[in-house]
Amino acid sequence: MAKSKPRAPSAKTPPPSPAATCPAPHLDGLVSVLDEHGVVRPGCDPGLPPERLLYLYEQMVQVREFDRRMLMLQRQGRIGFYGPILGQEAATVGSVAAMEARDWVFPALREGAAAMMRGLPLVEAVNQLIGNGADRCKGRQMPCHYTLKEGNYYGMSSVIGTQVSHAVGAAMAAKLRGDDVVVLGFLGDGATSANDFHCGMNFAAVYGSPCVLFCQNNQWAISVPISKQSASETLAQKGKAYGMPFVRVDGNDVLAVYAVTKAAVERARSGGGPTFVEAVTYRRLGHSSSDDPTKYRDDAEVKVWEQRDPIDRCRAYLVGRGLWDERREAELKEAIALRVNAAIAAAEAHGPPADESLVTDVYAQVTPQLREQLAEVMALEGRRVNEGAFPL
Ligand SMILES: Cc1ncc(C[n+]2csc(CCOP(=O)(O)OP(=O)(O)O)c2C)c(N)n1
Ligand SMILES: [Mg+2]
Repeated sequence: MAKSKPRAPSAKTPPPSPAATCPAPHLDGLVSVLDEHGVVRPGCDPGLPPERLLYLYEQMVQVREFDRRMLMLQRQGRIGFYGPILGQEAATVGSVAAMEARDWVFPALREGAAAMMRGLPLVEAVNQLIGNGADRCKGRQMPCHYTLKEGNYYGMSSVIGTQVSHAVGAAMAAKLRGDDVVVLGFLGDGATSANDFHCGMNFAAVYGSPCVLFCQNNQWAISVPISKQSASETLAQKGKAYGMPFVRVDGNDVLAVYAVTKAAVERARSGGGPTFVEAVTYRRLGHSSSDDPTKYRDDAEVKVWEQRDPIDRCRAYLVGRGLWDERREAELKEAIALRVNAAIAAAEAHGPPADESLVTDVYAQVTPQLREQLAEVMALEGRRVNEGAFPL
């Protein structure tokens, strides 16, 4: 049997190709719109109006600041866990911006920005991270597992790869019902090794599920580099194997991400079925606040990707177009800092969820056994069950 050619280790991953390629389906070459200096490649401008461009930029800056502050809260012991997205802002913001409000988003691990773009107030995001009494998940979910039903943002499943099945299935349900809905399903590079990825991709292509499967290839799955994850030359080409359009995009180029996702969404909406997108990006911090990436990767690799920062590139573009300057930057930073501070203060003012919520939402009526167990647990701390707190 022919031995597959090993791929270069992640530390040596070559920089995104500088070749200019405008968005089109079936592309294995890297699609990019902005060059490394934030200049639009000739003929590639997606033609977004200024207010939309500024929206994309502001969303990226906001989620970066939110990320920075939440990691600090975690280090101070004010939240238990956090999964940072530093360096991946463009991939989420650009792709979600290409969806209509009626469409659905099925996030994976690093798409908190999508929840906010879909209308999750910052205070609710912090409530979820703390798991306090105002958290709509009642403190039952791990931090970063936001959910926003009214924003068509599905609560993330921690189980890697299942987001693909969920997104494909939801899109299929919409198709069968005749709803004009497209689903954007996220996954990581690591998820391409999971069973659900293969089942979901196959099902989506065979039945023409109206979805966009968006893989954030951030080069790492905790400590496993992409070179150990897949022997395929690109992840994008896995779309070809399943018989669906696929595209490989510079994930740090918000305009390119927007353009390829928009094209994929339009294809799905017009009955053209699913598209597989590989967004090439990089996870600049640890997998989560529990991880120390210095134990398994070379800092030189991180430094290379710092130079490809998605926000710097977008800012250079906006400045070049006369849409941005230092004064506006300072004003935006100040406004975001105030917003995040207010969200933290409001969230920290809430107490923990009521003890009684431990036993609700499982049965229509709390069973005698659960009441007994709850009373026993609460008695350990000298508290008594508030019978009015749940339906009996
Ligand atoms: C089925 C399953 N196996 C293992 C894990 C543990 N786990 C959590 S995140 C993760 C890596 C995910 O990597 P990737 O898909 O590249 O996403 P990223 O964290 O890079 O965004 C693993 C293995 C899990 N949650 N689910
Ligand atoms: Mg990854």
